[in-house]
Amino acid sequence: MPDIAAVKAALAAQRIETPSWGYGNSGTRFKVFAQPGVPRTPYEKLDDAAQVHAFTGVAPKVSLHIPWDRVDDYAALASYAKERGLELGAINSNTFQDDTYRLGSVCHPDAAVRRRAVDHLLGCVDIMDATGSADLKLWFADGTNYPGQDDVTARQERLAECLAEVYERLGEGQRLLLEYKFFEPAFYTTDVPDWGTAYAHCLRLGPRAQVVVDTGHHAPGTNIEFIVALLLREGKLGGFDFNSRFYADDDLMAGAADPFQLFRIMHEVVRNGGLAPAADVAFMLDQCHNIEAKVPAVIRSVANVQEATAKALLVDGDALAAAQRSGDVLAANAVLMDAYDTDVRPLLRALREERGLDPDPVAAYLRSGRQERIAAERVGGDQAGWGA
Ligand code: AOS
Ligand code: ZN
Ligand code: ZN
Repeated sequence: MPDIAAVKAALAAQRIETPSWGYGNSGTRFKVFAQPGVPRTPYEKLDDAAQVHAFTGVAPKVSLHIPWDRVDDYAALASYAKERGLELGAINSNTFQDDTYRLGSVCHPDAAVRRRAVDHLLGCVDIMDATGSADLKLWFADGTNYPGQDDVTARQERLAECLAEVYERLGEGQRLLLEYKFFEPAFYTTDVPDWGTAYAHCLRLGPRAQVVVDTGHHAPGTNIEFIVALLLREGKLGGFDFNSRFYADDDLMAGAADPFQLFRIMHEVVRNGGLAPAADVAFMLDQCHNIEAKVPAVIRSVANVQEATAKALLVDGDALAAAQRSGDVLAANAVLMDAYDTDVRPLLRALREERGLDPDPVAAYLRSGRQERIAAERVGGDQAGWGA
């Protein structure tokens, strides 16, 4: 049986990165519902993230998005984060919101547009230098809508060339994380549609290029945990964008739609050494809270990832291996289900209390009265930028 002290130590050591855009107003193409008290500046987004960290103890990193989080002085933003016990995490680029990018960015047929996109990505690396961020996270909206619209292979060539230039620019300790998504906004071909395409580009680039698995970016029925196991085996899993999906890229709270899938993913992470600091897997959230209160929703999501991780850590590895060796299908499956069916909330409550935290972080945040305070103080809150 797993040692509970070791399980708790692993849970206390796990770091879950929250996205700056999760704190801003967001919505769908139909409506953005403004909420009282949302941040007006990147600084206020960090104030919210600091609350999530204060109540959970495991969320010290914040992903930024450029240009949604544009400031004059990124070093000052990093110092502001540090003063609040935070670090700036992945820098997310944006090559999808300008009119210029109608036919794509790094895959665009016009070299001038590709140049503009690459310059933006290089600018993101400059920002990483200033903030001390280690990860450049790239997601490209590039693709085509109609058969024949562009040459699929030529687009791959352009992508490879642009990525190579950015990769060359990376500094010591920095890496490039390439995210894939099977469709949207392009509806016929997407230039980085799946893990295989992302993996092939990362392999060519070199060891500092790795793949990001956004849990909302797969066709229904895709076995995401298999992809996770394979990428870990190849040393190419850079991180996750956790969120839930019922239909497509819903960006709902991680663990809400399918907690069993999140457990299966975390089981492969644990089983394949992905929790170890040396594996350097970034456990990021990529979510938008369109109708629910944002800070409590981020806290809940962090707790959901912790619950899935706890269950995965509780899998009896010896019993599982023995059942697998002897070909006992039912017993092997039962070992996994026993862990999944364990109520890990008491364990997490105990862990939080041991670390001087409130056992129920959502309730504690709501009780703190902060939500009412920021609703009164912050007038004219910012929109996240886009219904990511
Ligand atoms: C887009 O669908 C992707 O999930 C991106 O990871 C992300 O939402 C965006 O880069 C936010 O900055
Ligand atoms: Zn994502
Ligand atoms: Zn997405």
